[in-house]
Order: sequence, then C-alpha cells, then structure tokens
Amino acid sequence: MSPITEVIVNKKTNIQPVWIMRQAGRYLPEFREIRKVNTDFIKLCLNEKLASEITLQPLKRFELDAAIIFSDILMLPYGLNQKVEFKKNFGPLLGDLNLDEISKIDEVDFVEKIYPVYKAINLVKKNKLTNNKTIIGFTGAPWTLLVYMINKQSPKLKLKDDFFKDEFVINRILIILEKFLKVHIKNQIDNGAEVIQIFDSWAGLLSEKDLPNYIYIPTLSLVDYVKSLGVPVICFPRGIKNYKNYCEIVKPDAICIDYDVDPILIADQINIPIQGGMDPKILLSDKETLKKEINKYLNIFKHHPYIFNLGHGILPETKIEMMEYLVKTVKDF
Ligand code: 1CP
Repeated sequence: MSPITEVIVNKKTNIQPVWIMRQAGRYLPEFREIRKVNTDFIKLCLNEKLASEITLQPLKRFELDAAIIFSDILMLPYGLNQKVEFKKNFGPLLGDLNLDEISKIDEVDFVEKIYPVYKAINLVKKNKLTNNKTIIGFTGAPWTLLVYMINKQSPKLKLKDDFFKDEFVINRILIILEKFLKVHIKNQIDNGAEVIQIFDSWAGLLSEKDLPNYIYIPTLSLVDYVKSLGVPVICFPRGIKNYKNYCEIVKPDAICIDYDVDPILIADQINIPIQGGMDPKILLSDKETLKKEINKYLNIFKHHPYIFNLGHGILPETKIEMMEYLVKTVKDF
C-alpha cells in the first residue's frame, strides 16, 4: 500500500506523506516551456501525452508521494458543451449556459469529449515513476462548478447579487452535475485513479443556511458514490467556517484544510485523517521560516493520521529551491 493510502485507510500516524496542490503547474519552468507553445489550455489538458508528462514533472524533481493528474475542474462544464477558455492574466472565461443544450447531453457524448483525460491517467499509472505513489484523480464539488458555470468567470471575492435569482436553473444544473460528476469519477478510477479529491474552492462564499442545499447534500452523494467504488475520497471545502460539522455530515475519508483554520483546534475536533493547512505564501519567505512552519504542522498532527500539503495551491512565483526544501524537511521530520 502506498504511504497516502496507509494514512487514509489504515490511519497510520508514524508516516507523513507529502504532495502539494497544484504541484504540476506554473512554478515549474518545464511546465512553462510546454505551456508557452500550447496556448490553448483545454487542448493541452486533452493531449494525453503532454498531460501525463506534466503530471510526472514534479515527481522527477521531488520525492512526492502522489501524482495528481494534470487536468482542470472546468473540464466538466467543457464536457457538457459549455464554452470554456483560459485567458492570459484573467483566468477562466465560460460561455453562456444553455440549459436545453446541456440537458440533451448523454454519457457517451460527455466521455467522448474529454476521453484523453482518462487516457492520460492510464499513461501515468503505467509509468514506473508512479510505483508506490498514489495517483489522485479529482473533480470540482457541485457547488464550485455551479459557481463557475453561472458566474462564467472566477467569483474572486463574492458572488453577484443576482446569483440565486433563477432557482429552477440552479437546481437543474445541480442534478446534471451530480450525474456527470459520477461518470467522471468512475472513468478516472477505471483508468487508474486510486484516491479522489473533491475541490470545493468556493465553499467559503456561502452562508451557513445555504450549506445543506448547495454543499452538504450534493457532496455527500458524491462521497458515498466514491466510497461505493472502494476508493478513498478527500474533500477540500476551502473557506468553510465549521470543518467539524462538514466532516460529520459529508463523511469524507480524509479532510483537506485551508490556511485560515487553526490547526490546533482542528486536531482537537476532527478524528478522520487530515491533509494540508500551511499557507502557500510561506514558500515565498525564507528557509528558516518555512522549516518552522512545516514543523509546526507536523508537530500538531504528530499523533494524527496526517498528509502534508498546503492550505491551497502552490503559488506560481514559488522558487524550486523552496519546494525542494519543503519536501526534504517533511521527509526528515
Ligand atoms: O498539480 C495540479 O494540481 C494540476 C492539476 C490542476 C488542478 C487539480 C489544475 C491545473 N487545476 C486544478 C484544480 C482547479 N482548477 C481548481 C481547484 C483548486 C484551487 O482552488 O486552486 C480550481 C478553482 C480551478 C479553476 C482554475 N483553473 C483556475 C482558478 C481561477 C480562479 O477562480 O481563481 C485557474 C487559474 C485555472 C487554470 C489552471 N489549471 C491548472 C493549471 C496549471 C492552470 C494554470 C494554467 C496556466 O495559466 O498556465
């Protein structure tokens, strides 16, 4: 069993595996090289050879315990025929949402449209660099995908005032998302994903009263589905106020925490395996500060099944040297 599965499934506390959210990405010069000549990001995600190569890039440099497949949560609306583009210095830009169009799509069309994503997982699985590593597949949570599909761009700090104005449309989309997220998860697992992480990057935009409808109920359905396939599931409800409630209701196999939460409180309140927490900005400081902060997290979770990771994705301006030092510090602990 790979170290990450040991921690999640067997609740091992004597090992601290490490992987980093967005480890395959913009802070790597070899990624930027590929990206420079592949200006269409969606096309890049649909190039199975390059997508698998990018997935493996961080594993060639650092002693990481997981490969997270190079893809994007927005491949889902793309697979549903909503237009998705990534604009330089702006981020994702989605086309108008046509409910009739989306309702017509069947499973075969969807899988066909994003098939190379699954083939890339298969290539990663076959590569010897991933021996004894965990291959992590992922999806966006229904709520976070709904945010992008309706807002059509990053919500940054807040939702538009009229976000919830058309409840019928929102409920229809949630039903469609539930169906196709399950298809997407199943195909990733069939092609070699050994753990699924569900990214709810915009969970923090909702107020308490809206959590059951938009987060708890739809995410629980996905979590139950992943479990029914015999695969562990990690949830990352970034920005949520009450992680304890979330864990008790959604019941993921492991919880990934963001950098705004107090790790001491979390270690005290939560029994399931924990992942992440450290602020990615620490990697922009110096080695001494970095080491201190890493050791802080490792000490707090010393008697807890814990996977080292950050509290959000690694920043593009991070120096390779700092990432190297991070992995070494975790391994030496
Ligand atoms: O190593 C990896 O993690 C690579 C695979 C990966 C993953 C897991 C990418 C590649 N994206 C994601 C998840 C993802 N995508 C999330 C959830 C995690 C998070 O909160 O960071 C989200 C919200 C997205 C949407 C998205 N895609 C954004 C964020 C926009 C916003 O609202 O602020 C961006 C910038 C992208 C593009 C993207 N996806 C991945 C990369 C390497 C890039 C950058 C592409 C580039 O400009 O070169």
